[in-house]
Order: sequence, then structure tokens, then C-alpha cells
Amino acid sequence: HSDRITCPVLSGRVTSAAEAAKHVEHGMSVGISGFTGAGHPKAVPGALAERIALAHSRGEEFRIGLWSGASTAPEVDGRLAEVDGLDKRLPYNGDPTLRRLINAGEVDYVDAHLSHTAQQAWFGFFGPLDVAVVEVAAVLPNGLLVPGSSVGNNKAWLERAEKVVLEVNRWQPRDLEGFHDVYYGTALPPHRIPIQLTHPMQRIGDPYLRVDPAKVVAVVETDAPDRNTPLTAPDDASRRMADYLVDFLRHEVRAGRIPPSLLPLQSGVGNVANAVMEGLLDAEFEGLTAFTEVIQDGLLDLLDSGKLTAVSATSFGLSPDGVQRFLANPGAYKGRILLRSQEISNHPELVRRLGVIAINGMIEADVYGNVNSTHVMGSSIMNGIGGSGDFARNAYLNFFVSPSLAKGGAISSVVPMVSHVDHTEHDVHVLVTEQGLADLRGLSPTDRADRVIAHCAHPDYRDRLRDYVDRAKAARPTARHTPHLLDEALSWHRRFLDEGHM
Ligand code: 0RQ
Repeated sequence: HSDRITCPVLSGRVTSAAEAAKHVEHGMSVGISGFTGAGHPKAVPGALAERIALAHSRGEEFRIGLWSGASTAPEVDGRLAEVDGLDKRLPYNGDPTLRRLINAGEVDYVDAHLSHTAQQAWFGFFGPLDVAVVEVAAVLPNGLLVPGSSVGNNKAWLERAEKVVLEVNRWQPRDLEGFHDVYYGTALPPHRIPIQLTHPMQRIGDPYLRVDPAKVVAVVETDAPDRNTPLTAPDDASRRMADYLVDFLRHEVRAGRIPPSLLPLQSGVGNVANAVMEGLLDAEFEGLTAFTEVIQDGLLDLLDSGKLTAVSATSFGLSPDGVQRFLANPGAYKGRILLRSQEISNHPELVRRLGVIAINGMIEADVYGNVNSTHVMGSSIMNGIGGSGDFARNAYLNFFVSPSLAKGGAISSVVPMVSHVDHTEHDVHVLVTEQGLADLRGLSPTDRADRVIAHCAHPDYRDRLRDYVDRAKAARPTARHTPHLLDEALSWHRRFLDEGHM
């Protein structure tokens, strides 16, 4: 077999994706690798989808529970959703086909903090894990596994699953060996000890994943790329939000609240996050570090510029161009990038200790500072909370960013009351829209409302928000701490559903 599988025991288990997929039966729970379109299995999910479709054509039931690190790709969630093969999914989904089924009530979706999944699997909250399907870059002679472009929940799935299927993907750079740090010190309460990490680049684990060879029932060879979504250049609104944010960091440095090299950065995925990284590229800050989830192109740019010294994350979420850049000179990044398990990359203890500056997108915020990251009009899920809660709640300083309008102005992303809460008013520090920035730290709810309306709301909606708060204050003189008009609090959402406009 290939030079990627040099373990004599495991090279004896090499087989086809179709054979490997036979280990999955109706009703099973399957744990797969994959985080933000990186490191998901490329062949077995498709073969499983065919097996499921065939069973359905014979009138047999066949649906599984699927646990991942985070989002995968069309050939995983998309294919399995198309054949109606999913009964339950956790902890994160970004696939549009699966999203439709979840919102139609046909697939149970457990939207969970990404740092919680592995430990909750260990606690037994999700029941047994039958099969793990994990992509790696190589299998070493001693059976150790060289992880690929993401680590995610792979350690937990390899340990927890009854049976293990490995996909060894030749597309994954062999040079990735040495880019990982897999922590093997986790224990269950009451036996936990502190995690001894005090710098984003500190090694606390092994460069390899371990697997009990006795559990490995199949090894499948593949040669297929990650999702590698191309990036779009930041639009004007994103640039403006990035400018406000970078200016605010400057202001915090001047005030002596953060050092000139800032504090370890976490940024969510998407347009604004990348615009912020571009903004930092042009800014004066040096010696930056990142303690984050996903390495997007913007972080590579910052590494290349020398302004960013080091990045801890759990996956690469690069564009095709970013992949080429990385492949051209992996040595330039070695020792400056570490990929960890997501329970460590997002660990509340570590985020709190390091004093992370967290930057994440949102769907909407209310005047009092509650943030909805996940649901449209209270009920339809978009993606999931992802790591935003892991980071935001424990951050030294957090930002939530969004354009002030959605759907061509029919929706205000600043509303009287959020229609779903992911981050409570107690957790949210700074809101940013293209209109401006509202620093909510240390303010009472009514002071927060003044600031959010003045700085973040779009002018088309500002007066009505002001009017709402004023009338709420007047209506009940004994209920002025967080004034609301209960009949009206969600009327903006109601109006959008009825009339197509808030
Ligand atoms: O929908 O494409 O159908 O038009 O939401 O919105 O403005 O493109 O912004 O791509 O940054 O996503 C919160 C979803 C923002 C994302 C969210 C609609 C809008 C569009 C996308 P269309 P934009 P973004 C690390 C951190 C949670 C997970 C997280 C997210 C679509 O940031 O999933 O933070 N966050 N992870 O039209 C109705 C509103 C809306 C709205 C936006 N108020 N009402 N629709 N949209 N605002 C990463 C991981 O954890 C893996």
C-alpha cells in the first residue's frame, strides 16, 4: 500500500469506502472528523449515503446520528441529507440542504458549544458512539496517526467509538506532521487537574492521535481536497466595521487596558472577520498572537507580514489560494501554527486565562445587549452557536459584529428584544455595525439602550427604537430596570413575517 500507511497492522485493513460503510447500520451514532470544511472524511460518507439510499429503495429504515467537529462539506452533510439519512446531528451545521431538513422538523439538531461536545460525549449525555470515521494525513509504522487539516473532536471519537474507520487522504500535506498538539491530559470530574497552558503556542500534548488498532475495522485511501471555499473581498460595510473595531483596540491600548501587542485574538469565520484581519495588517500593532478556532487566509497574511507571531487553532479554513500559499512553504509556518482538539482550542479555562479578544458575527442584538447568533425570526436556525459562546463569555473583551440591516433593509439587526438568545446581556461587551460601535461595558441596561440605538442602529429604525424604550419606561414606573412592552417586544419580527418588513 501507499507510503502514507506504513503500519503493518493497519495496512492490512485497507479496503474500499463501500466495504467500510458496511460497518454502519440503521440507528447507529457515527462520529466524524471535520471542522469548517477541513479534514472531513471524503469517501465513506458518500458510500454510506448510497447504502442508505439503497435501503430506502427497498422500503427499509436507515437513518443515523451524526456527530462532527463543526461544519463539513456537501459530500458529507449535503449527501447524507439528500438521501434522508440523518436522524440527529450535532454540534454544528453549515450545510444548506441539511439546514432545510432541520428547519422542516425532519432532523433533530443539537446546537451546542463546540468546546462542550467531547466532554459531554464522555459524560454519556449522547449515548454510545458506534463508529468513528476519521480522516488523517498518514499512519506511522508504530500505528500513531498524523492528523490532517483539522483536529476537531477526533481524539474523543477515536477513544469513544466501538469501531474506527480511518480515511488516509493523500491530498493532506504530508508536511502537516508537527503542526498538531493533541492534549491527552483530560480526565472526568472529580479527577480533573488544571490545564497547564499559559501561552497560545505552548505545547501540552503530542503531535499525533492515538488509536487502539484492535478497534480499526477499515482503512480507506483517498486523494480529495478539503472544501476550501474561495474568499470574497471584504465589502464596504465590513471594512467600516473593521475600522471601528481596530480603532477601538487602539483606544484600549492608549487607556492602558491592553498591551500594545494586544491579547490573543479569536475571530469567527466570514467576511467581517477577514476584513478585521486586513485592518490589523495595516495597523501598527506588532507581536500579535491568536488563540482561535479556524485559520482563515487573513491569519496567514498576518503571519506572512510578521505582525502575527503565532496561531493556536483547531482547523485550517483556507481558500484554494491560501492552501497554495501554505503548501509553497510549510516550513515557514512550522512552530508558528498549532492545531489542537476543539475542547482545548475553545476551552473556557484557557480563554479566560489568556484573556482572549473575541470577535464574532451575529444575526441580531437587542437594545439591551442580548445577542442572537443562530436563529432567524426566533425559529429557523442559520448555522449554530459554534465557538462563539466558548470564546465570548470567557473573553477579556468581546465584539459582536453585523451590518445594521438585513434583507435589503427589510430587517433591522437591532431590535427591541432578540427573538432568540445565544449571548446574554451579561456576556456581551461591544456591538459593532457599519453605523458605529457601542461599548456596553459597565453600563446599566437603559444606558446600554441609549448607546446601542445611537451608535449601532440604522437611522431608518433609530427613532422607532428610541420611541419603544421611552414608552416602555413610561408604561410601568415600577419596572424601569430593563423596560419592555411585552405586547410589542417581538412585534417587529411579527410584522416582518406578516408584511415582509419590520
Ligand atoms: O442570509 O445569505 O440568505 O442572505 O444571515 O449573514 O450578513 O452574510 O453574515 O456570513 O457573517 O453570518 C451570525 C450567521 C452571520 C454567522 C452569522 C442572514 C443574511 C444571510 C448571513 P442570506 P451575513 P455572516 C466561529 C464562530 C455563529 C457561529 C459563530 C454565524 C445570512 O456569524 O453563523 O459565531 N455565527 N462561530 O441575510 C434575518 C437578521 C439577519 C439575517 C443576517 N437579522 N435577520 N436574516 N441574516 N442577519 C466559527 C465556528 O464556530 C465554526
